[in-house]
Amino acid sequence: MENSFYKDSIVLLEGAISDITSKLDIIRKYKISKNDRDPIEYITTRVKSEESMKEKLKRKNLDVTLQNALTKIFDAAGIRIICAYIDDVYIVAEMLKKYKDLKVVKEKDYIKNPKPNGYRSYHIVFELSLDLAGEINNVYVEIQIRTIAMDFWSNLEHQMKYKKNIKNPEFIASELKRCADEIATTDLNMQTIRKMINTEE
Ligand code: 0O2
Repeated sequence: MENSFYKDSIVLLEGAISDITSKLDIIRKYKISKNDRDPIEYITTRVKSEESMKEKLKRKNLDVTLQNALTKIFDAAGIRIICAYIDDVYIVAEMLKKYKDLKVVKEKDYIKNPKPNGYRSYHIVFELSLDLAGEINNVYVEIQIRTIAMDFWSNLEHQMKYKKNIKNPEFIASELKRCADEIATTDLNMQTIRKMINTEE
């Protein structure tokens, strides 16, 4: 069915998401076949809503056009990969980057370089070519890879953006920053404990 904003391009966005989720499925099966830990807890996908895309185009001072949404904004198609441990985040990122048909166009490591508000996540934008009825189309997909704890934090922090009239914004922001730092320490401690339990790692 045609989408009112993305029109027929919705097929390309959803196609690109399925291409990468199927690669992720193969990565998980490969790891399990090698008796390694499954590095992924779960995956969510979405095509950015029309409202959110229009808001982002305006925020970036771009004309609100489908062409700009598909070529200037890289997260019309998005995949979020949630891992238990920080080292899994890097394992998944490296394995995805090995696919020759996925071209990295942007990469940001907000785990090594957290944002000032405490946001942590590993972002990669891939460009892939999809053959649709004999025509080759380039599609961007933004992948966000993070731990369960980072995801927990960013979902709560994200709510701040959309809530109007918050009473203590500075206090909430500083509490969120404190939690982000505590989460980062806990993530590292959990990984260390896991390695101590599985001494062969
Ligand atoms: P929404 O509503 O989640 O979709 P840039 O590199 O700055 O030109 P962009 O795309 O803003 O372009 O890059 P970035 O920094 O990689 O951010 C992309 C997405 O990451 C955001 O999309 C958010 O989903 C998420 N993100 C980035 N920073 C934060 C943050 O501080 N807190 C939370 N909760 N999420 C963040 P959107 O479209 O901005 O937002």
